Amino acid sequence: MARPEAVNPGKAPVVLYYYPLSYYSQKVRMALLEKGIPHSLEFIDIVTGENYEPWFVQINPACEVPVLRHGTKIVSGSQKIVDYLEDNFIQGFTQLQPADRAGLEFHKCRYLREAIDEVPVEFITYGYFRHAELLEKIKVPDFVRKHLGDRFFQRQTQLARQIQKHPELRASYTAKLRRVEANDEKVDDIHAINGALNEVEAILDKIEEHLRMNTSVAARKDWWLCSAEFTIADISLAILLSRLYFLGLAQRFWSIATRPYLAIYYQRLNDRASYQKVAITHITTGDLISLGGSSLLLSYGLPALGVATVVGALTLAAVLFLKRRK
Ligand SMILES: N[C@@H](CCC(=O)N[C@@H](CS)C(=O)NCC(=O)O)C(=O)O
Repeated sequence: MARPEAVNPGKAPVVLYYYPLSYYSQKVRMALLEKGIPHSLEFIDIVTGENYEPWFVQINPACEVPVLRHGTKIVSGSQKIVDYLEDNFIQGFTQLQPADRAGLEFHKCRYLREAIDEVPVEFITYGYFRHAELLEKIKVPDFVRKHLGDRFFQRQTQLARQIQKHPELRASYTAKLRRVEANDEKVDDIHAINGALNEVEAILDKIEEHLRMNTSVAARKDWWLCSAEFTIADISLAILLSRLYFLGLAQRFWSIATRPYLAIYYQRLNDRASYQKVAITHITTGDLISLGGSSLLLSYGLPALGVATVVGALTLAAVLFLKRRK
């Protein structure tokens, strides 16, 4: 199949509409960094429903991040965006697929990326935020967890409100609402979440086997998943592993005792600059607070600070009062 013509690569500005904790946004960000494409980032607060604002729905009727704007061209859907970047940013940019398109490695890379991308990560994440016993495993402070958990399940209300306010966009909102309803109903069933985690087991078994096979050939000892170079399949795997870690599932899925090749791969990944920049594993509490912005501070941070201040002031007053009485 012929490669599409390059469209003005590098000249028109590249803008990524994204949310930093979004799984799919992270993949695209990692691809932009790995390819060395200069770009700017536009933060879309999906927690407060900014992705349901009419201007955003006009650029992506699916009402989701990530969206890429390259000059006048708009591309949405993480796989499509990564492919677009790969097909259009060629000369002077790092290639994220083995060069020989007829070769085995190229096909292995496409196949593994496809398989990893099929893991129902959004569903698993929502499932974790839905069930208290799973929620407490998520590696963020309590108040951030609660904030995100509360907001994640307000999507139906937010969408219903938008349908009233902007009837001209009803078709997009309704389609999104149906998907959200189906998701929210399904995540109530903890067995369905366990089923999805079994799918993760199966894909990681496959990955472990590929990594093991690589190390059995001397010349491939330093390979990533399907070649000596880091590819789009590695990006998908990297972001999947970081999400599993975030959900408190790292120990279940990899260790030197259970999946040693994957455990070593994960260690290597942590040294990679693009991974450190985008992976959820490297997001700090400070980042999370600023992500939540004013809504997070107002809901949790400030009252907590307020209570602490009042308690502190009262204690001080009591101590001074008692001292005076002595
Ligand atoms: N298939 C899409 C999925 C995008 C997606 O689900 N994005 C989520 C964030 S990870 C989103 O925008 N959620 C906001 C919402 O559902 O309101 C892709 O690959 O980009």
